[in-house]
Amino acid sequence: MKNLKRQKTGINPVSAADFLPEEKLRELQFDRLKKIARRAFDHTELFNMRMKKKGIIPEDLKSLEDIRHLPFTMKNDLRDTYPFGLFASPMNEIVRLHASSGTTGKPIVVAYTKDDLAVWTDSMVRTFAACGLHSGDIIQNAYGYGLFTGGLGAHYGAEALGATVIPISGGNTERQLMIMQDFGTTAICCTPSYFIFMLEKAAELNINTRNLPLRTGVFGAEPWTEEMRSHIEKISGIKAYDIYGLSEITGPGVGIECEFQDGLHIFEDYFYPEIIDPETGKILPDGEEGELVLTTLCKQAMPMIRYRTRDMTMIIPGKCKCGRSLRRIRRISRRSDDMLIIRGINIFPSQIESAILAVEGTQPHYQIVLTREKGLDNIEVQVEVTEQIFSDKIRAMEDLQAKLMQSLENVTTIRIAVRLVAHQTIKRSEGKAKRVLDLR
Ligand code: DLL
Repeated sequence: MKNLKRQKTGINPVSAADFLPEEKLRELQFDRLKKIARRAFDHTELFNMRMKKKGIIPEDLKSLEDIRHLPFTMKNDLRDTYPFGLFASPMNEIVRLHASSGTTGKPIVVAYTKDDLAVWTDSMVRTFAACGLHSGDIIQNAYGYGLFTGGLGAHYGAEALGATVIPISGGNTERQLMIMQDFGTTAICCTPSYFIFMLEKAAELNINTRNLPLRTGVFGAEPWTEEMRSHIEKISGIKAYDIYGLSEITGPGVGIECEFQDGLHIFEDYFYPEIIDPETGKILPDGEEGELVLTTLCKQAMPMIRYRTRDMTMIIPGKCKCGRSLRRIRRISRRSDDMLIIRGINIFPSQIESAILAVEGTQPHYQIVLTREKGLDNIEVQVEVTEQIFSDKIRAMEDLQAKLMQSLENVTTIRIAVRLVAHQTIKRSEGKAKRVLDLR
């Protein structure tokens, strides 16, 4: 391991675009908004129809705030126009397609021109730079390659940064760890749940990631909590950054944390953020939680106008200590459509994760199981415990179970059944974790 010291050969690749004076940034956004609204109006039937229905044309946009007059775009619009109905470029200008596998039926399809790929790559370079990465870094990209945007999005960003990419994709965890050691990986990209799995495997194989050159994780594509971050950072000794993105807008690289890890900066020269009340559609002020709505300011192949992400967050008021003028959103803790209603109480999976990890000695492997009995919904949280606790310490098991139930009640206000299960009972994730098992 000695010859694999952490290298610091790269120059700092942080982009000036992150630090534009606010006035300049708003001017740029407005200019781009007018152009993209015109493009969508001229080339996307659905948007054209919706604008006409509202009695407006792109030239009615007199200021950035007028964006509120534009119609929303919803996920169903992509489904209804499957596969290519929202494309605003002819096929011979489209150089890449990606698709996001929905839980049911057909996927949604997204398209990119060469310029769109350049924008995406730029936002990923800025993403990695915000995490302190540069040329000389060895980035192990364990996001899935293929139709999922994670693999190729991170790949081209890492290459353009000048870092060395290991395009390993997800899965084959022992091999991931072998390569991580042998190639001297300094940064890992994958879902937080997959990294947890890697850490577990590493412990089994007596690999201590603290003794490796690994120092940075760029984790996203699924919700995770502050407690999960603490767990990861404590066990692995690396700094864990939250990266946000979605296929409909571009893929990874819509937002990223900087070194202060206090909210995610949105690359808002490319992606214009608004927060709305999901019920009324009204724009909410900074500091209030609502649904994130994004407009792609540069996307040619498939402009998204006021796309309703279903992701719940808020714009954090005030400036970040890093000096970036890019506004920040709070970590996305939930989606407006992943709410569980149990005995009339609204519960989000992320609350359950926080409550579990707040109890000392618990493992970050859990599953929420929903069942229905005599018309009543039941929720059970299964939490894995270490082999040692599970096999011989009934008292310790009971104590832990009681603590977990108390912690869950503190967070959710209702009594939730907790079942402690043996080590390795809960399926490990190599991509996006499936936390809720709905047997109703
Ligand atoms: O997950 C893109 C991506 C790849 C992001 C790699 C980050 C890293 P989709 O498969 O279209 O795209 O899923 C997008 O995943 O609307 C959120 O609900 C969720 N999501 C993505 N990043 C985060 C995050 C990719 N950091 C959907 N925190 C989004 C919470 C996230 N949820």
